[in-house]
Amino acid sequence: MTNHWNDLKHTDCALIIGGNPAANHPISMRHLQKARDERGAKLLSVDPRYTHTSSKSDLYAQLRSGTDIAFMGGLINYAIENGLYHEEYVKHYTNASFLVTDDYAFDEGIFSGYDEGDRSYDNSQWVFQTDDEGNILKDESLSDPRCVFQLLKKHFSRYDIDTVISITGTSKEDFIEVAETFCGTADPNKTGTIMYAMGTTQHTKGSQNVRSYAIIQLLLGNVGRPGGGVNAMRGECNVQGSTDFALLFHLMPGYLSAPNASENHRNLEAYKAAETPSGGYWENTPNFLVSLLKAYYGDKATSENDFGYDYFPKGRRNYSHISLFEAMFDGEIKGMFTWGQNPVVGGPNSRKEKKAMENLDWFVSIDLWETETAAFWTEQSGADPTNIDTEVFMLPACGPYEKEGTVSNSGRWMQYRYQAIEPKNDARSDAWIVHNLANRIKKLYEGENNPVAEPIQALSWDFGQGDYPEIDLIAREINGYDLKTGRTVESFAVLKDDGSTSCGNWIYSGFYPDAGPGEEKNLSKRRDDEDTGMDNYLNWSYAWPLNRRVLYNRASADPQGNPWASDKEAIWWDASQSSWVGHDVPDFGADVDPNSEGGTDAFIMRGYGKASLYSADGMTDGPFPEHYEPYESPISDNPFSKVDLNPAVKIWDGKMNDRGSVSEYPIVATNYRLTEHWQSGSMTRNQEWVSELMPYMFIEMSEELAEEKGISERDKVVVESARGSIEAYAMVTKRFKPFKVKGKKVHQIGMPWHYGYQGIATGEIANVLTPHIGDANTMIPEYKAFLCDVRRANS
Ligand SMILES: Nc1nc2c(c(=O)[nH]1)N[C@H]1C(S)=C(S)[C@@H](COP(=O)(O)OP(=O)(O)OC[C@H]3O[C@@H](n4cnc5c(=O)[nH]c(N)nc54)[C@H](O)[C@@H]3O)O[C@H]1N2
Ligand SMILES: Nc1nc2c(c(=O)[nH]1)N[C@H]1C(S)=C(S)[C@@H](COP(=O)(O)OP(=O)(O)OC[C@H]3O[C@@H](n4cnc5c(=O)[nH]c(N)nc54)[C@H](O)[C@@H]3O)O[C@H]1N2
Ligand SMILES: [Mo]
Repeated sequence: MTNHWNDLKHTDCALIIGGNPAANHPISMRHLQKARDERGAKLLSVDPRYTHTSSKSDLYAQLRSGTDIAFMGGLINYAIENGLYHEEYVKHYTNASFLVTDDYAFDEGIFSGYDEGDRSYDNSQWVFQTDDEGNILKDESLSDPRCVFQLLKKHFSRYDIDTVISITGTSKEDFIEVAETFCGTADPNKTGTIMYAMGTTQHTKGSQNVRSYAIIQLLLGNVGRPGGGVNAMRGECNVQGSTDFALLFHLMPGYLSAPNASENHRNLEAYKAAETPSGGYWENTPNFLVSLLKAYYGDKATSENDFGYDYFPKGRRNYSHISLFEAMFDGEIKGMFTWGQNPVVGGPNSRKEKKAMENLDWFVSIDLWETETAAFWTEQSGADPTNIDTEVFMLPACGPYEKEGTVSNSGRWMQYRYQAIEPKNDARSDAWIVHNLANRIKKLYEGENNPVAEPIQALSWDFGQGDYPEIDLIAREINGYDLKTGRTVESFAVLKDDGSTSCGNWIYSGFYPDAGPGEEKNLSKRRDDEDTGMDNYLNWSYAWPLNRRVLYNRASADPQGNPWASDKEAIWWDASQSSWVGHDVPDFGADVDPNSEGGTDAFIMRGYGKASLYSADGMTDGPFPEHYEPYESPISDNPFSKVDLNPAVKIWDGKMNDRGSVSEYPIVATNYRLTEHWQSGSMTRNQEWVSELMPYMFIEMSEELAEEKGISERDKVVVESARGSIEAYAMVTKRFKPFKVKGKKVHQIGMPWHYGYQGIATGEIANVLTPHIGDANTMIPEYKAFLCDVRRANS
């Protein structure tokens, strides 16, 4: 989230798209209800299916799964055509005026720089025009045909309402009402928020879906302002924390790129040169990286050995989820830990993933329960145990209430949780397990002399002598400290690249300050519930970075430094104090006068200080979003271009991953969550009372489709895709309606993905149906849109 949950209260309009918060993030609805009661805010729900959230919204618009960019492109075009954009904001805070090089072109779905063989782009053709000194050329009047604003206008001019709705299947009235209402927030007195989650991201163009939200929010002047923002509703309670701490394979803590095997990263100097932009806050990359290496390798990280840079493993390929399981399927990976994960239920094309596990020599499941994944080899799972040699270990883990630590929520608030009860039996906290693993592995390699042993020996693991790691020592390592004085640093601003500071995650620097006697050291424990202004609660927990609650809040004020609207004040320039003051921690140099050079460069992470309507270097699949169909689509001949599938996605056409065609599989399918169940179901299908509430696997279908197929409510049905088939009960509902797409009737069905063969409430696994294909930027699987067919069981 650029903003945070409590801030939703200040919105005038919430566009909820690709998420169903009433079911999945229910507390958010309380804040939205306040916005509605106190400001008359409007709630708009856009979803293929009428959801709990839709039922609480002022307006519901239906769209076919996989067509968000068409829908948002329509909104962007509507805003520009009708002059419904915040012109001053766009001029001063975005890259609208930047001139783009003549090399950049867009031809019927393909951007310049495309290599068909590789299915990838060379983005060097997307850069800005510069003068001899490297300064970007601009046209402040926004009229030059090569300026970003004109290119944006041209790109989205193809997204006229009629073409848009012929693809999305939305009714014209609904589309226009959403467009009018949401684009009404271009008024500087108003703000609108976009709330999204997995309906947005789990697509072959998921990242560009999010870009389309960012573009409309920038046009409307809604970023950095109370009640505005681009707000990802995160999933697992600590998924924000886990990405902050490098759960993703291509990142290190604090969103530093993980070193890879390319020439660019061959040594520390090369890495620094490649990863440090000129201008913007990322100029500090060397300080953050070297401090991180000091945290990893302690005394073994010296200026002579590049601070241990060579100890760090260099990634040779993309090891996101699908690639890992493909490699396992091909027999390249021989051992696996699943640590609080159940991919046999939650992974795409799960039958293939389960099969892949049969190639493992060893497998460790660290979980509260014996999950489907832990039991992948059993007869119950459909496997033949006599043919599987994998040695399986189960380590019982503590549940959340049996251990202490922090979780970071969608608004980046890091909140401490205390242990409530003692763990049962042999269960251990994850921290205990990793601590003991690390210490035992280090012991195993003691005295060895080879390149594999060296990094393990060098690893500094100083979390106390006890069986349990000391949580305070972990906190100190994350926050960072000065190696000379031993005192924890106040903020990342003092981190250095000369080896004199250590810091495990720069974005959290400051949460564990060097407090005086009696003062709280661990700010994630703060629980002062006094509203410090605009519902920011600055003394409750700690929000990264620097306890800032709304990112980019410089943009909440006009170029002169005055809030755009009197009831939307975040920070403002106080000339008498020569300082930015207000209700939040300024996301800007506190003493930078708005009238000075750079005084309107509101987006400080960017070298040029402006937000990107056009993304010159951030995306693998184009500077602007473009509508492409899902991997499996019910139509051909995309009316926007000559390309149907995102040309930059990797296609895994190996065994057990067939691609279905519309002739065999004419029905669009999606999947989603239920209020009653949690994810792969281990946490809920093992509880009697929740199992009773939602006992069986079912699919939802429209009355029209049920009639065509001769299916009645509660019939057993078979759903089949090119990957496999499952049985479920039919729920015939008005919540799904057939779409009219390019003049033809297209049906869509939906289903929960929570079921599996372990636990009390069992049912078939929805992910048997989904394909191995992912987003061009992140490789997140395309769970949300694929093709299937449905029939009555035994017919
Ligand atoms: N009760 C409960 N709450 C949860 C979870 C849970 O399992 N149970 N899981 C948590 C986790 S980890 C996560 S990530 C979040 C996920 O939160 P959400 O994203 O809200 O979860 P979903 O229900 O998977 O999907 C949301 C909606 O996307 C719609 N959708 C499907 N295809 C498309 C499409 O192409 N475009 C658009 N615009 N919408 C589409 C679906 O119909 C569905 O209503 O929830 C969290 N909260
Ligand atoms: N078809 C389809 N598939 C999806 C999605 C979808 O929308 N559609 N959504 C995707 C998303 S957003 C997500 S986040 C993934 C989730 O996929 P998973 O992470 O595989 O699903 P969970 O059920 O959350 O698995 C967590 C496991 O952790 C265990 N656990 C709980 N607490 C602890 C703990 O403190 N320590 C340890 N060691 N274990 C613990 C639980 O018992 C459970 O077995 O699924 C993805 N899969
Ligand atoms: Mo998630």
